[in-house]
Amino acid sequence: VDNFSIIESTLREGEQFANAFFDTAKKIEIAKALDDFGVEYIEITSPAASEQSRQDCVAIASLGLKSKILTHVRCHMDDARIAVETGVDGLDVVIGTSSFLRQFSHGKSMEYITQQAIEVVNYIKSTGLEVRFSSEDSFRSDLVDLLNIYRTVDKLGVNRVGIADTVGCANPRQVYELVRTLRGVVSCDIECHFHNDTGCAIANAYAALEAGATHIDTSVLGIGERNGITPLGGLVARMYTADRDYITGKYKLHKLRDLENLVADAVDIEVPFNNYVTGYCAFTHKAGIHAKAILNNPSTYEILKPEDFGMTRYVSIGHRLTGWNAVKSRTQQLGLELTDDQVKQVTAKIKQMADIKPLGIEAVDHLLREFHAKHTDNHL
Ligand code: HCA
Ligand code: CU
Repeated sequence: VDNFSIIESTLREGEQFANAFFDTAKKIEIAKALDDFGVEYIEITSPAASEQSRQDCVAIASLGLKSKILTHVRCHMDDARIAVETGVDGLDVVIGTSSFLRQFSHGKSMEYITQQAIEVVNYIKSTGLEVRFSSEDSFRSDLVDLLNIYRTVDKLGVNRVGIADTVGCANPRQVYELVRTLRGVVSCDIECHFHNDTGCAIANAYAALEAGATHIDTSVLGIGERNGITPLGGLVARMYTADRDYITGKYKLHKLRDLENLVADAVDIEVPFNNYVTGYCAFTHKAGIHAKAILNNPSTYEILKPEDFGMTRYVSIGHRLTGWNAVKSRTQQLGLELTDDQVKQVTAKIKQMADIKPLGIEAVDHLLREFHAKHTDNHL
């Protein structure tokens, strides 16, 4: 699990998000931010999609970023020919293999798909570019068909084969089994792409890596078709818990929030309240019992260290679940000297008031200062 690459698809899958429209300048800004964050690959929309998409592809490929630039095309010679001219480092080719897609989408047989894959892969290889071959809707495809086509393209020398849970139907156990099986069949790298329709996109990515996958597709905030795919921030959080040094060494985690805000603004959404790492309450501790332990040792109730992500912890005290240890810590932050008995008294006051309505931090601070002043006066 501690050796994998991210294929960041905000500029491809993310463009399929309902609200997404990125002009050239915005695409470049996002590509630079992703590069700065440290993702290994940036995947961008097919140059065959539109003339502007083609020009943007050329523009991003010529930026000279550290991240490798991939474009994503149908497994078709027309698209492959356009894509190899754009200056990208590699092509991610994809074709639907499930019976749904074969019947209701492109209508092609497995024999036809295999011939097409051989032609396109050989062509891309002949240009010296990186090539990945992926089957759309892998989890509803026939296993024998799938393994046959992956084995064929592996023999042709593809860099990676890809598994895609296009409809978000897979669960972690199924992912583990399929990737494990595939790992025994091909010698090339294995890339995985998970949609999040049933909330498994991060868990599935983790299961895939455990089973031997090497590359995971993500997008910032998970944006994509329908409700999207594995979110970059969530994947990074998951992997951080598995190997903190590897992840903090590889990615600039403190840039995650800016990157998410950039994309959220670009597609006109708010960062969700419960977002991994950057949600507004991701490091807020509330219950008095939690607050006390957190103040003694943050790891008691924190699996992610906020400072590793450029975030700060917040202990909420203006509510009826509060406790005197947390209140004491706040009085110390404010430089107010009170005895433990006095802190307990003022805590009781906070609870009494908060039973009617929670207090904001300003109101709590005001109360603490007033209480302190009164007690200091008494002593004079
Ligand atoms: C789609 C295609 C895709 C492709 C994934 C891949 C999917 O937009 O439907 O290239 O591996 O989810 O199958 O995003
Ligand atoms: Cu997808």
